[in-house]
Amino acid sequence: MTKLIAFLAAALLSVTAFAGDKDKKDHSMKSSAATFDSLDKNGDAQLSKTEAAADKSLADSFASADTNGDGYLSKTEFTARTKS
Ligand SMILES: [Ca+2]
Ligand SMILES: [Ca+2]
Repeated sequence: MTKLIAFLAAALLSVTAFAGDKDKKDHSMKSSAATFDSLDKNGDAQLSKTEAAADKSLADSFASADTNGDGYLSKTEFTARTKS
C-alpha cells in the first residue's frame, strides 16, 4: 500500500513537473521576442533608440523600421517591422 501511494505521488509529481515545464516553455517563447510594451520602458507609446537597444535585432533595424524618420518607433512601425 505504501508503495502504491509512493508510486501515485511520483506520478503526480511528474505530471506537475511536466505542466510546469510547459508553462516555462510558453513563457520563454513569449519573452524571446520582445514586445512593444516590454521595450517601451517609459510608457510613452514610442520606442526611442535607447529602448530599442534592449532588442539587438530591433536596434540593428531601427533606422529602416522608423519609416517616418522621427527617431522613434511607434507601435505601428514596430508591428510593420515584426511582420516583414
Ligand atoms: Ca518609450
Ligand atoms: Ca517613427
